[in-house]
Amino acid sequence: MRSAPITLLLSAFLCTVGCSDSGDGDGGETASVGATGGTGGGATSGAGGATTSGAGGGATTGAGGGATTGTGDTTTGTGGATTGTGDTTTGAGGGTGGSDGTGGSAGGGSARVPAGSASTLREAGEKANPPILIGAAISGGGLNDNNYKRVAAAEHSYVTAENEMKWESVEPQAGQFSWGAGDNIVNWARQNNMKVKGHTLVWHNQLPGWMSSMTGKDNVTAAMRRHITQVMGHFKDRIDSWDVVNEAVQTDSDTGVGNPRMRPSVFLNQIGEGYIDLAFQIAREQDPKAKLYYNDYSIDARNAKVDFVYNMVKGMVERGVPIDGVGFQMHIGPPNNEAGGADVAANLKRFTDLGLEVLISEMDINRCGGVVTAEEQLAYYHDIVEACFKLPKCTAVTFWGINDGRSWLNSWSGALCNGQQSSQSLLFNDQYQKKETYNRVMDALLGK
Ligand code: 9MR
Repeated sequence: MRSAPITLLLSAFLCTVGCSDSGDGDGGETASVGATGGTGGGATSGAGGATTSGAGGGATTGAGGGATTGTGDTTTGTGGATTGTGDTTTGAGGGTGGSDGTGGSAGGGSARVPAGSASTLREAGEKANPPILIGAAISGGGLNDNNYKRVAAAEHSYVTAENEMKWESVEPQAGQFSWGAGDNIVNWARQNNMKVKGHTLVWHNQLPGWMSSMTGKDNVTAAMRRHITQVMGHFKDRIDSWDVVNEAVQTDSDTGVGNPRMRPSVFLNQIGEGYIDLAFQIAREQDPKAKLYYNDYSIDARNAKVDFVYNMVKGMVERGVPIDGVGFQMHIGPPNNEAGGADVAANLKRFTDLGLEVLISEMDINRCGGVVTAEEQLAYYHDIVEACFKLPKCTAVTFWGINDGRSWLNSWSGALCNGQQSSQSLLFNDQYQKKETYNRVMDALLGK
């Protein structure tokens, strides 16, 4: 298994706040040091692990493993040794260390068991235990193409509208809603027995001018409340998960490097940082059962941006803000970050240690500019999907599109495709044939 990128961007090394895993008690990652007694264990305590025997994960003391129970985790990690009982509630990592130092990489309770075989990605996800959703960004234009529809429905169980539920699409004029494009996608998804994630309620981008130029805290708060309430209300019982807030953090570079901070927007500027908590609270009032997510890019592995997001989300959990999970967009390569499987695994796990669900929410791997080679792309697809699959609390892998020719990257400034080259970023070519990237994803879903 390939675990680290050859072409590591600087961002991978920049670790400012909260980067250390020892403070998180992140069991799996510290496994290799377990030979001297194990250092992993609890999700929040960073304690646990046997201290004398080198068996880690509570072999002699019973102290390794779960955050609050102090028990090891025999199922997901080998470090739990004989005394561990697992801790499914906290999602804490298993014991670490032990004689082979391989403990607890999955964390979050029992490991996910792969299907024995599957003929589609969707089937591999559905037959896994627990199941994992396999998603795709779907565009209204794509649904005019029979081949696109056929592949999309056969291979996926989860849909995100690529643009059709964004603010400018659903509320182009103040208080006047337009549901047609979003309804088309939801209706098609339901006909094909697919779940839908709503994308996205509060975002600085693709906002109509009347909204982005609004002034006054009370005005913006009222507009945000109306938007969340109306949009979630319209799709209620047809959409059960939402990207409530999208991309609220920025850095000096889109790779997540340098000076992480809250991103200026009409919401931040007029309401203040509290707009994020408020958006989640309004969403929860509107739908007590929906899964509510924070979603962002270039937070996939290790850099200043994800440490900032980690602390932001941790604060939300501690304040009792109703957030259910975090979406890691996983746009790999220009203009975004590059992330190896091992770093992604460790990063996802520290968020599940907060008790949250995690999702890969917009995955693609851009080859334009030669920054990511063909070989690296295959390894990343396998290892990153594997990282999610191995974490039971990683509940979905969504790819940002179906076929290369329709990828947003082909024409996006900064993606180095210059509107001429294909980004070759997805799992299907323009004839909707499976690429080798597809095979590597399938392998990861089948535990190979
Ligand atoms: O794929 C989307 C593209 O068609 C739009 O032009 C673009 C506009 O901002 O948004 C793209 O989708 C973005 C998603 O909504 C949020 N994360 C980043 C995605 C790629 O830019």
